Amino acid sequence: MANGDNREEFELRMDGLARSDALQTCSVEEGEEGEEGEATSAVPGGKLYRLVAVSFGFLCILQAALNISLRLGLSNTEARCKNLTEEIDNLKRINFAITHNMTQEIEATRYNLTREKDELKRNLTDFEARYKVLTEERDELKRKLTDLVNRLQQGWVYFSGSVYYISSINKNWEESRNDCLQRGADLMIINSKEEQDFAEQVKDRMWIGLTDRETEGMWKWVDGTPLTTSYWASGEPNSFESREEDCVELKYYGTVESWNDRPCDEQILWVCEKKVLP
Ligand code: MAN
Ligand code: CA
Repeated sequence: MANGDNREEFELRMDGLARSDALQTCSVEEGEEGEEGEATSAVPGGKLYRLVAVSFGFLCILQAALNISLRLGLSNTEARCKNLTEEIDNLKRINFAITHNMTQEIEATRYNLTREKDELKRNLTDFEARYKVLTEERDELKRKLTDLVNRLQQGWVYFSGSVYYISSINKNWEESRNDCLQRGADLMIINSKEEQDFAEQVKDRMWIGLTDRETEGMWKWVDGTPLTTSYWASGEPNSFESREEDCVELKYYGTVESWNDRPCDEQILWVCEKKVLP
């Protein structure tokens, strides 16, 4: 608006000047020709007015130029400001996206780590339990090995997972069995042809862990299992023909059919057996 006011003022002044020029022309036209200089000097403020008018015009142009340049500068600044705002918004969006992604990644990592930790804990617990079992098994094997070595040193004989002890004195069946129990064993139980072959090599007569003392005719091993495969000598068992014979001895050697039932109170050697392998 200041610009418009200036222009109005400028136009008014120009009009004034034009009018004074016209008056001057008129006065010159009224005078003699060639006396223009004299006519001008006749109005001493004329040149000054013109100078002022031109200066004013120039100032107006300057003002307009300044205004234009300021406006241009302003719009430029506004554009830059807009760009910066957009850039800030963009950075904000990127920041949000990165933060969001990182949060998700951290959450996922935390979840995975927790699961891994739990699994490791379970593995550790399993490992500890297995370690405990293995340690116990190792200790048990150590004890068994020591026991086996001791028995072998005391004259026990190893055969097919068991060790056997043959007494050097005579006892009845009951006392023989008690002796075996005290040695951590029991009277011999024959479960296979191989074991029978092993037993029949002994030349002495010996008690084994077979009896029908509980029920006549029902032969049972000392571990409670019933007799399935037997190696009775010819004519045995004959308990019914003579006096009661409820205990079994290995009577003959070098022959598979070597068993004989005989009275339990008779005193002979005996053979103990201890399993050392499952
Ligand atoms: C003979 C046989 C056997 C019996 C004994 C008892 O050798 O009759 O069956 O067991 O005598 O001493
Ligand atoms: Ca007999």
